[in-house]
Amino acid sequence: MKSIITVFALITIANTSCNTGNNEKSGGNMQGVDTIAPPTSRATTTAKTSINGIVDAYLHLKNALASDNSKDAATAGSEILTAMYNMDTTLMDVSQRKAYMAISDDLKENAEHISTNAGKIEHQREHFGMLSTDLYDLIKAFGADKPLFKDYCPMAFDKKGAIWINEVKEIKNPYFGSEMPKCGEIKEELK
Ligand SMILES: [Cu+2]
Repeated sequence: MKSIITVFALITIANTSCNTGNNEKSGGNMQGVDTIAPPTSRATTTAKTSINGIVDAYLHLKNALASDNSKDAATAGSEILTAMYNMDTTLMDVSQRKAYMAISDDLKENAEHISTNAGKIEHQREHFGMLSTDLYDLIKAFGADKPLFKDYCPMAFDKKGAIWINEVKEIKNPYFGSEMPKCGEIKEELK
């Protein structure tokens, strides 16, 4: 278990543009994840843990960036952190817990950077790119209570390309905002 956490901590350092390397604070958040669920609550086929709070905060963030509103994006970043604190990890099944553990440090790190960088929208967008990949993995493991789409922009980050999660079919690009609002396409429908 420890080695898995370490590996993801290292990946987080490698992926995050301005990571200070301080993983102590995010490490504390993992304690609840390690709790062994009692036999009665495991192996349920319907997910008892909802990621809806995180998804809704993410969509707020995505729409703020699409509207070039850096301050609102910072607020949404804080909402993602709040939603993470409110996650009930004890009701997750084995595969959900694994998926959550794999991304939670990274998700938290990116949400923190977005929340503390109001006024630096390009910096927020860099973290949003990484955060979108985390959220995609989370939706794959937990499902969502509404139809969602994986959109893709080939122009983002000097044409490296990047995805985002969308609640509507209409493309409103969060990486470019008003500069290039229609750039991108639906790649996948998430159910
Ligand atoms: Cu940053």
